[in-house]
Amino acid sequence: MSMFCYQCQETSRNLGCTMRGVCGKSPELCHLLDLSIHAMKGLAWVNVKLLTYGKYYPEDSLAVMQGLFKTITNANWDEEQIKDTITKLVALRDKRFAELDALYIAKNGKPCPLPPPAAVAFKVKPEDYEEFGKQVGVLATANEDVRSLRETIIYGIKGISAYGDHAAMLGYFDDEVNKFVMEGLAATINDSLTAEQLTALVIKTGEHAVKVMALLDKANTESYGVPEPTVVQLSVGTNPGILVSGHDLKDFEELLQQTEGKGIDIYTHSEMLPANYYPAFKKYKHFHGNYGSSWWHQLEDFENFNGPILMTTNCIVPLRKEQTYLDRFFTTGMTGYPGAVHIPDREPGKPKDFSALIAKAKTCQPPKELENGTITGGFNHRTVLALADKIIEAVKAGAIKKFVVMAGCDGRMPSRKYFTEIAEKLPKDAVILTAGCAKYRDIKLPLGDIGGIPRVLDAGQCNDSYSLAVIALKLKEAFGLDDVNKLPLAFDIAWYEQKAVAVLLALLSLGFKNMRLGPTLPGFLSPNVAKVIIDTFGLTQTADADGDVAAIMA
Ligand code: FSO
Ligand code: SF4
Repeated sequence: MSMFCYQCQETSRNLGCTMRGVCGKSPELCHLLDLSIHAMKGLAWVNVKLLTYGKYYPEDSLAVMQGLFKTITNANWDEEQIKDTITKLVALRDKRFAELDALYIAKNGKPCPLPPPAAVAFKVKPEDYEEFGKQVGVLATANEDVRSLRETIIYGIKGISAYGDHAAMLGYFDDEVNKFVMEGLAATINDSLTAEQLTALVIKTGEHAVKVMALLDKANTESYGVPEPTVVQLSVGTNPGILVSGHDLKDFEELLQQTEGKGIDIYTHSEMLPANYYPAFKKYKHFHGNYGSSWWHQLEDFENFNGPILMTTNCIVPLRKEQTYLDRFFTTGMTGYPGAVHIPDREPGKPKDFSALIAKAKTCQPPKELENGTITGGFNHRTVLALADKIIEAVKAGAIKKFVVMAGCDGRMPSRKYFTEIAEKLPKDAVILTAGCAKYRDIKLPLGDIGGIPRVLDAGQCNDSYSLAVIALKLKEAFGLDDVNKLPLAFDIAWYEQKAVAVLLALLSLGFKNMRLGPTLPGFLSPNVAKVIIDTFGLTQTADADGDVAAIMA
C-alpha cells in the first residue's frame, strides 16, 4: 500500500485508493495533503483551548478553511503549494501554542499538556514532510468505526470550509461556523470521545453545513442580486474567449470588470454556469454564455475552447501527457496545478490581477463551437417561492404529482447514466429540482414544462442545494403539513466529492428521510456506521432506473 484515501465517490472498489488515486492523485501528494490536515488538527486543538480563555481568532478558522479546501478532491495538484501551506500552518500553530502555554502556566503553574496524537508537536523540515505525512493519514486511526466517524466529520467540514471560503471572499463570516470548524476538527484527535459523541458531531456538522450554505446564499444574493430565470446561450461568438470554471463568484466578477471593452468574451464552464443567472453579471455585454459540460468533460472542452481557462476551484482533471492547453491553463484561490500560472490572492483593498490571463486571451483563436442550444436556470428559493401559489395550485389540481430533487455532483463513471435515465423515465407530471454539476445529466434534455413551470428547475451551484431545502420547508408550511417528509417530494441525489458530503449531512440534519444516494454509498462509511445512518434516516443506494422511478412516484 503506497497511500490511503477514500474520501470521494470514485474511490477504488469503493474501499480506498491504495496505490494511486483513481482521480490521479499521487502517493506523494496524498501524504502532503494528509500532513496538512494533521497540522490543521493541531491548530484547531490549540484554538479550542484558547477559546476557554476567551481568545477567539477568526483568521485561524479562515486559514484552516482555506487549507482544507485545498485537500478536497480535484482542488489542488501542486505539491509546492501544499508544502508552503503546511509550513505556514505549523508556524501559526506554534505561535498560538506559545500563547496558550503562557496562559496555562499562569493559571496552573505547569506547561500545557499536548493532545495524545501530538498534532501540535511535530517539527519537521519541508524535505521530510512527505515521509512524515505517511504516518498521519486516515489509517492512523485503527478502529474502522471511529475512523469512519472521524473522516465523515472531516469531509463534512471540508465542504463547510469551501462554502465558508466563498462567503469570506465576499466579506461574510459566521462566528458559529468558524468555531465549529475548529471544534469538529479538534474532536477528530480526541481519543476520549465515544462513538455516540462522534455520531452527535456528525449531525452537528450537518447543522453547520446548513448555516454556511445559508450564509453563502445571503452573500451571493446581497452581492450580485437574486438569480432570475434565464436562458443561457451554448453557442460561441467570434472573439477570443476566457473560460471560467469552479465556483468562486468574486473571481468571476473581477474578471468581468477587467475584460470589459477588450474584445474578449467570457464564458462559464461546469459549476460556473449559474453565474449566468445573477443580475449583476448579466449586464456585461461580453459575458457570452456557457461552454461545454460538467467537470469531467474538461479535457475535450478545454482543448476545443482555444482560449485561456481560469480554474477558481475544483474540479481540475489532470491534463493528458501532451499537455495541449497547459500554456493557457490558469489557477487561482485554493486551486493549483503544476506548470499552470497561479493568479495570486488579492492584496488588501485591491482586486486580483488577471492581466496575464487577459494578455494570453488576446493571442488566442475564438472557441470552437460544440453545440448551439440553450439551458434555462436561475430558480433560487426566493424566485420559486414567488411562484408558490401557482405551484400549490398545480399540485392540488394534480398537474404536478411529484418533485424530485436530483442535485449534487456529476462524475465520469458509466453508472451515472442512471440519472439521465431517471429524468427521461419520470412521468410528465414530475418536476426535477436540481443544483450542482449533477444537472448536466438532464438539463439539456427536452423535458418541457407544466403550465409554464419548467420540468427542470435549476437552483444553481451545489451549495444552492440550500435553496431546494428552503423550497421544501416553505412548501411544507404552505400545505399546512407537520412533517416535510409528507410532501410529494423525493430525493435521488448524486455525490462525488466532499462538498456533497456536507450537503448530504445538511439534508439529514434538516430531517429529510428516505433519500436515495448514488451511484454508490460512501466507501468511508464502515458497515456499522452505514447501518446507523440507514436505520435512522432511511438512506438507500440508487438501484435500477425503472424500479426507482416506480418507487419515487408511488
Ligand atoms: Fe461539481 Fe466538482 Fe459543485 Fe463538486 S464541479 S463535483 S460537489 O467540485 O462542488 O458540484
Ligand atoms: Fe481516490 Fe477519491 Fe481520494 Fe482521489 S480523492 S485518491 S479518487 S478516494
